[in-house]
Amino acid sequence: MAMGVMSFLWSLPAVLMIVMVIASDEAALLAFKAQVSDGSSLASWNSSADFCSWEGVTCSHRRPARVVELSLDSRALVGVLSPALGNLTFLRMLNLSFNWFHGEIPASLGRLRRLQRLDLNDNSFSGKFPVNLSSCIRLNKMGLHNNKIGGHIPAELGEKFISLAVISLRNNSFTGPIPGSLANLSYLRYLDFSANQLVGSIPPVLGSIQTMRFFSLSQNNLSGMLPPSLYNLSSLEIFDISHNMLYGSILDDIDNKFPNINGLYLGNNYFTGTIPSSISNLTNLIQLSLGFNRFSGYVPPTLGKLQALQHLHLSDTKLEANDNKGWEFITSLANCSQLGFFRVSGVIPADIGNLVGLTRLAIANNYISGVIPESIGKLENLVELALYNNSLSGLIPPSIGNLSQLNRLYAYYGNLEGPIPASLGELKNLFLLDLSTNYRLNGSIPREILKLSGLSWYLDLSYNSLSGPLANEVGSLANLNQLILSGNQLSGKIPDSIQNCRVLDWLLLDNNLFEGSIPRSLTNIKGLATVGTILLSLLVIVLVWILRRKLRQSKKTLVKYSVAENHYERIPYHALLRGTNEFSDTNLLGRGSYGAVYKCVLENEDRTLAIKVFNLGQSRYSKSFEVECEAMRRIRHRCLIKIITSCSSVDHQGEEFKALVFEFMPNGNLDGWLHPKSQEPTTNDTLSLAQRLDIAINIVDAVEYLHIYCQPLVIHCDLKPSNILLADDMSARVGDFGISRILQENTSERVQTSYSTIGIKGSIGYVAPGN
Ligand SMILES: *[C@@H]1O[C@H](CO)[C@@H](O)[C@H](O)[C@H]1NC(C)=O
Ligand SMILES: *[C@@H]1O[C@H](CO)[C@@H](O)[C@H](O)[C@H]1NC(C)=O
Ligand SMILES: *[C@@H]1O[C@H](CO)[C@@H](O)[C@H](O)[C@H]1NC(C)=O
Ligand SMILES: *[C@@H]1O[C@H](CO)[C@@H](O)[C@H](O)[C@H]1NC(C)=O
Ligand SMILES: *[C@@H]1O[C@H](CO)[C@@H](O)[C@H](O)[C@H]1NC(C)=O
Ligand SMILES: *[C@@H]1O[C@H](CO)[C@@H](O)[C@H](O)[C@H]1NC(C)=O
Ligand SMILES: *[C@@H]1O[C@H](CO)[C@@H](O)[C@H](O)[C@H]1NC(C)=O
Ligand SMILES: *[C@@H]1O[C@H](CO)[C@@H](O)[C@H](O)[C@H]1NC(C)=O
Ligand SMILES: *[C@@H]1O[C@H](CO)[C@@H](O)[C@H](O)[C@H]1NC(C)=O
Ligand SMILES: *[C@@H]1O[C@H](CO)[C@@H](O)[C@H](O)[C@H]1NC(C)=O
Ligand SMILES: *[C@@H]1O[C@H](CO)[C@@H](O)[C@H](O)[C@H]1NC(C)=O
Ligand SMILES: CC(=O)N[C@H]1CO[C@H](CO)[C@@H](O)[C@@H]1O
Repeated sequence: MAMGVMSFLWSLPAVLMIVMVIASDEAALLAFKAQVSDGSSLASWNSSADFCSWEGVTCSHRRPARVVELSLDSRALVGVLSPALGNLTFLRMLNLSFNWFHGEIPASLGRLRRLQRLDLNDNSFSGKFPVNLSSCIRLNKMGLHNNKIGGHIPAELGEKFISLAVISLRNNSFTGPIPGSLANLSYLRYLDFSANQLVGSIPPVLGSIQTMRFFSLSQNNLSGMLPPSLYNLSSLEIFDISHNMLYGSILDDIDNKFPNINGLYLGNNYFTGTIPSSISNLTNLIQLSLGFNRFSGYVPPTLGKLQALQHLHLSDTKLEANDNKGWEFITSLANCSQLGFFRVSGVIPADIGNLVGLTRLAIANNYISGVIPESIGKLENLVELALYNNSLSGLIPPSIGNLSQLNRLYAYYGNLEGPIPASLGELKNLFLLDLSTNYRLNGSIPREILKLSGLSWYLDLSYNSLSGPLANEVGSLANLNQLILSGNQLSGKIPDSIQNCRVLDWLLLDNNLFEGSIPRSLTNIKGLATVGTILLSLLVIVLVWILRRKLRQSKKTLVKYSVAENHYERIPYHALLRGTNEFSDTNLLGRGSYGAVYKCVLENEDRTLAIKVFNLGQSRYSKSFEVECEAMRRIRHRCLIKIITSCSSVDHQGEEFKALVFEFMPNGNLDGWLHPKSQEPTTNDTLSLAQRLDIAINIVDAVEYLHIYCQPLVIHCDLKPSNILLADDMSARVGDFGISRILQENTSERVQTSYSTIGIKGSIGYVAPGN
């Protein structure tokens, strides 16, 4: 008995201590909450429940339970960080990224001796580097990027943060030099000090950190010579020292130094010497940026060996691109199928015609000046010639008419002048011709061009100085989808032949001197004329009336349609990854059996896209990607969702990745409007009768196009409200061609292509009867 009392008394302090410890973890959390001014997302943090069940809190399994993780990223929390967090002494991970915390990082965090990961990225912290955290001897990852922390980077970072493997100080206000002591961090593999105001030279000792894989010091004010010792960082995958004032040259045997490199960024510095041909041995290279330096010599013609290359920046490298040898590498790039971004400057050499192997000369959006050389007509294998948005001037050489394989010719946004050569009428394979916005192309439009029957996609000669009447050729432009002649001095009657353009979807003739009005070349609406009942007939009459009115309007409103969008652009995987915040759920727009759709805001561009990512685990969804690609490739109509591009790549986990990129539809799908989530319908979330009619007309338009005018015909197979998307102005677009069928018109019978399978497809309730 006495013994029992004794042992009870003995254990009393321990019990008291346990109670105190628990109280202090809970008190610390409540003190943290008290400093958050908008704590609505911390509503669950109240004493009615055990603090271990509070949102974002993870406790250990031992008794008494202690907080080991606090993950409150992306909660829109505003406030300062309470020093009481220093009392959570069992904390291993603190993640407060993507919030609005401001003020200094409290010194008391130095008491978190078990802390391994600290993520304070994307807040508004200010003050100095938290040197106190050096007591957190297990700290392995430290993320402070996108804050406003300033002052020098302390030498203690290298001397005392001995476990550090990952550190990001990107986009802060750090000043002063980079401390050489960092060389002591023998586990460091990720260092990002970019976008600060660091000065001085790069300490050569950093070359000894053998574990380094990611190294970025870009966008600072670093000067001096690039230390050759950095070539000792043999595990490097990303090496970014762009946008500084560094000099030096690229090592001749760089391929032996950085065997694993996939991003090499030396742009915007003062590098000299030649670009060694060994660079083409860096076969993992995805991004290579050498622009705005002072190199000499030529770009190695072997560059095309870099098959994985997606981004190549060579503008203003001071290279001698002024002769054929300087452009040889362009021929070799034909093999780089992933290349999406490619920038060069200079003039096109007069003897470019010697590069006869060239099939695509796509040098748009560059800084190329001078004239288009006559010898270009010798590139007899050329299929695509994209010269737009450069500073090319002078005449369009008639020899282009010799490029018999050419099917796309883009030369808009330039300073070209003189007449359009009639020889372009020889380009029998041409389906797209865009010479718009050169302002000074003059003379009449050669009738040979109007006769090109292969021209099916578009003809855009707008914003030039073309004059005279349009030739009225029978059957001309018969297969054309878009004809854009705005902003010239064309005169005379608008020829009847334009009425024969059955599939014309866009006709822009505004700002010319034409006589009379635009002829009514309306399509008759066969699909609607069969409905029997009086009521429906009435509806149809209303529909037809509105449709006619709208069509007339759309031809008269003469909107300038952005021609640049017709060229499928390349958007690399990592841009999608960043734009969707690594495909985070906050950007998820919808999920289906095929995969998921995300909203994507492209970095550095004010553009929102919708990305449909296919679930490739199952082969039928891989097929779905192919079917949709094939369908989208063939169809173009204002009432069908516009595809921007497709992306087929390997994701960051090495898995196959396939996605389609569409225009973003801010108003969601029709299903959401017909069956709103909220109980009380308001005028804001209800469609008016006029809107419903408009949407119905858009859908009918789209289906009519698919079933009657599209070549070959396409059957959607899954037309339902959730596949009808609504644009800004509430006009409808039909989307999701994942199970559509493409019908080949085969003289008498219609044959299904291999993309289709026999059997009923589509969603129950929406599948058309019969097959
Ligand atoms: C934190 O711990 C200290 C001492 O251990 C104590 O004085 C203080 O009240 C605690 N703060 C909170 C908010 O629990
Ligand atoms: C307290 O938290 C619980 C969940 O932990 C929640 O259901 C309850 O509504 C909260 N109470 C208050 C007053 O916020
Ligand atoms: C913190 O949360 C963000 C956003 O969810 C996440 O991306 C990041 O990896 C987390 N940080 C750590 C260290 O786990
Ligand atoms: C840099 O950080 C600030 C917050 O301090 C943020 O607003 C800004 O968007 C960041 N810039 C970039 C390019 O990430
Ligand atoms: C850290 O590195 C510096 C300079 O490289 C060196 O002088 C110093 O002795 C090292 N300190 C420790 C603790 O290793
Ligand atoms: C970089 O240095 C230049 C001149 O040395 C100075 O004009 C500029 O303001 C500095 N930039 C930054 C971001 O510190
Ligand atoms: C880098 O390697 C060279 C030999 O390739 C060696 O002489 C030099 O000391 C090394 N530098 C560092 C900083 O490790
Ligand atoms: C590329 O690597 C191969 C094999 O290592 C070598 O023989 C060749 O000389 C290298 N090419 C260049 C241009 O350095
Ligand atoms: C493109 O690749 C093929 C096959 O790998 C090769 O035969 C050809 O020489 C390459 N062309 C160029 C221009 O590098
Ligand atoms: C033309 O090219 C420049 C340089 O690449 C780019 O900044 C600009 O946006 C382009 N203009 C258009 C209209 O595409
Ligand atoms: C283009 O073909 C014409 C004959 O049609 C020929 O006279 C001319 O030399 C050719 N031009 C070039 C650049 O090949
Ligand atoms: C190493 C270091 O800077 N330690 C400081 C941590 O913060 C306390 C106050 O909270 C200081 O007293 C220490 O000097």
